Amino acid sequence: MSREAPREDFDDSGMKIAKPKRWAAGVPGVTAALRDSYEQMGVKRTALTLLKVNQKDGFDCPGCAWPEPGHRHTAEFCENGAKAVAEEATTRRITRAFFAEHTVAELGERTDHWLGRQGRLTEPMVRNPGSEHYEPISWDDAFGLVASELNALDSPDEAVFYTSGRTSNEAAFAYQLFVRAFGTNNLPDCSNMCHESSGSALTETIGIGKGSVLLEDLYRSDLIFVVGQNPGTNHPRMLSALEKAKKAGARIVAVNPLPEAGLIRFKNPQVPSGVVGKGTRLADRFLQIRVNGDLALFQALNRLLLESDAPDAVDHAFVDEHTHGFGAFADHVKALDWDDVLAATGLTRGEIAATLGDVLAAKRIVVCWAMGLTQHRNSVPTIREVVNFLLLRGNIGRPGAGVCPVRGHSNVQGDRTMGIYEKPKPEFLDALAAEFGFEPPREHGLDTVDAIRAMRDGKARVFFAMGGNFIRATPDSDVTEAAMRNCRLTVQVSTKLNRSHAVTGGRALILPALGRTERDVQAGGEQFVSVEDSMGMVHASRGRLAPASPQLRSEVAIVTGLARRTLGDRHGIAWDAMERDYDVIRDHVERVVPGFDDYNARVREPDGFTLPHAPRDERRFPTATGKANFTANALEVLRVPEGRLLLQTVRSHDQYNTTIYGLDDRYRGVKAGRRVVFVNPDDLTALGLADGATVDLVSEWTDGTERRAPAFRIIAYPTARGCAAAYFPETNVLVPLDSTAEVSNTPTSKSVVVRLEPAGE
Ligand SMILES: Nc1nc2c(c(=O)[nH]1)N[C@H]1C(S)=C(S)[C@@H](COP(=O)(O)OP(=O)(O)OC[C@H]3O[C@@H](n4cnc5c(=O)[nH]c(N)nc54)[C@H](O)[C@@H]3O)O[C@H]1N2
Ligand SMILES: Nc1nc2c(c(=O)[nH]1)N[C@H]1C(S)=C(S)[C@@H](COP(=O)(O)OP(=O)(O)OC[C@H]3O[C@@H](n4cnc5c(=O)[nH]c(N)nc54)[C@H](O)[C@@H]3O)O[C@H]1N2
Ligand SMILES: [Mo]
Repeated sequence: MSREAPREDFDDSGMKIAKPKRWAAGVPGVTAALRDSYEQMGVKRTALTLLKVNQKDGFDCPGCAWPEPGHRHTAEFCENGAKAVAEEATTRRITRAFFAEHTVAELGERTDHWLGRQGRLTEPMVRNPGSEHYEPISWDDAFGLVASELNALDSPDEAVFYTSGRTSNEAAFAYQLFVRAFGTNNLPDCSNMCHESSGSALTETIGIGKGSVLLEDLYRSDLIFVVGQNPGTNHPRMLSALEKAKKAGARIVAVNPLPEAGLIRFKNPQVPSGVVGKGTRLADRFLQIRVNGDLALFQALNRLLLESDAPDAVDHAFVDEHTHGFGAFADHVKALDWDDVLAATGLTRGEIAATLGDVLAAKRIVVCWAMGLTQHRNSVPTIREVVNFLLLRGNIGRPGAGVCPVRGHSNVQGDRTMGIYEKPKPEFLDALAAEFGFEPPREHGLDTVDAIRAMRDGKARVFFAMGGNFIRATPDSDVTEAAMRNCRLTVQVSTKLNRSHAVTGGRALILPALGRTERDVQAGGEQFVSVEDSMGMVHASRGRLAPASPQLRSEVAIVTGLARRTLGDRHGIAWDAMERDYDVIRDHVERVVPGFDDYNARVREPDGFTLPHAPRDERRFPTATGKANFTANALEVLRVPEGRLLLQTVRSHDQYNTTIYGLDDRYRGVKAGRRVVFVNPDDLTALGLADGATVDLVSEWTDGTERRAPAFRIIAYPTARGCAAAYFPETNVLVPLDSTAEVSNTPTSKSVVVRLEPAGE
């Protein structure tokens, strides 16, 4: 097996299609994980590294934000976590010779897969105006360059500071402090494209934008809905939790346009029966809903609950004591039109009535969801309706019940808690002002979509990214790339090469950072960082591997170095002390962010600590009304014009967002190819198209403009009627920048109206 980086790029010519799988994980999962790890880091390093994932003295898996159970297996990772680790712990390196060999334009022609396979970035690089290549630059000169560009701006609001969700609490806190001390709230993050709709809907209805369940609640639940989520690929460790819940008696209802393998049956690779047996059946009921049908589904369930004769259909005691707005909600839902429900969901009345039976039989209900709910125009109303559904039967703030938005990036929730937010709360800014003695900006900053608009329009001129791959993650790729090229300076703090390094402003910097798996030694000794998982649990993460290059700096050191150069003595903030010893940062956090009392002591406990959550802990709802709010949500059925399909953009099994590990999507039966579109066979017949044909995907937007992604192979697939699915980021070019969710402004990556045009027409 070769550990050299590939020199040739890949294409889809060897693509093979097989039948989709009916179960997830088991032996193929384990072998797939090890194959990738051996290829990237060799056998010995694989063993040493994977044994430290999610252990009490090890590092937090950079894969997803699913929590670790209290009693851990020796191997508390999954196939896709192992791939995420191998991606970072790879022994391949990108040196200055690589940049001398490849022009920036040439890198821009390469696939995401090829770019990621080249290895770890090893030293700071600059691309000067007019130059074809990146060249080495010292850290000192790089900081000086950023500082002078920032200080030359007419206003601090002309700079944008993006964050992806892997940044630790310590780095995130220092970063937002630097940005606010510099003078702006322009802190867009990946959340803006991810769970922003969840945060918006939950803050308004229950008073806190985070999930209200712990792992124990799943185990104690009677009924778990898994809605708009593909845990077999994106949160594989969740399958063990669902298996455990099932064994304790829970029923599972899966709501999805696609029959995802992980939702059907799970072969747990960590127990013998999972390796050789048939595994556990997970979903008891599969509702194959149309894309964007969930508001209608939950509203229909709510109407049926209100109309039910069952004596305990509605928990009136809870509703009276803890909620607000029930009357208006009930009036609204009673007027629901069943034809709309059936059109929107594609389900039968019988299926919905049977689901109501599951609901009435359950005392404790959890609803889990991910991107299938958050990336539509009506995502915020949809999630509000999920909250209505749970409130009706008192399913919030009770053991075994609650809301469970399953987060993506391993510290995306923690970054928000630390203040990475373009709309900070006044209380947070007040606490920051009291701690550091300066007045932070109060005006709201730019989110991701508005930042792209500002760059496009020449209103933002410096773009700085703490991790991520902005160019590929964002919608409307052509528009976004032009916006990025319009900047004076673009800066990427990164571990791996990606397309955002190839599409640059007039001047561009790559600042290479330490990853999670690596030892972080500062003047005050060896440091650790901390992260918050999807359930509000905070724990330490300590890297063990030698850094990929002696030139790498930690994200904390990059922020503090930059802050010193940019701000000089402004505000008298002691950046050196924070960089020397991250305990100092945690002491600041303790005084600024509620719930972090005794941070330094508690984070050193083996399992860390759990942040307070008023609805979960004490049935207290810190909303504007002081109660949990019912809401009335208008149902507008998204009607797709004749001959068009509603396209959702999803992840394959072999990718981490924009990082493409490989070209297979094992559970969906795709081998060696990514330019595929999954369509229901009946729709193909109606459209006069054939399985295996090549088509362009053309998105139609209300302003009359068209966007095209050429040459996708059609796969006849059992998705819901009227819907299609294709992989992100190849399809981001189809999502119009102005097509965003109400309230949250999240790009509508899961509802794109497209037509399929035979290629070459
Ligand atoms: N291995 C791996 N792990 C990851 C990631 C990764 O890329 N790779 N990404 C991480 C990140 S940042 C995130 S946010 C999460 C994402 O985790 P997921 O949300 O599971 O990711 P997606 O692939 O976007 O899958 C969306 C799911 O919703 C379904 N869906 C689409 N539209 C609808 C709809 O209208 N209604 C319903 N009910 N279902 C719908 C799709 O069929 C699919 O099953 O995973 C995290 N973990
Ligand atoms: N069409 C469509 N678009 C989507 C989505 C979708 O479902 N469909 N999903 C959206 C979602 S949910 C999300 S979260 C975003 C993701 O958006 P991003 O978070 O911006 O993208 P990633 O692909 O996760 O970023 C990968 C890069 O992060 C860098 N990196 C990795 N680890 C580290 C680290 O420890 N430190 C630093 N400094 N850098 C690191 C590497 O250079 C790597 O190339 O994409 C969104 N875009
Ligand atoms: Mo995400």
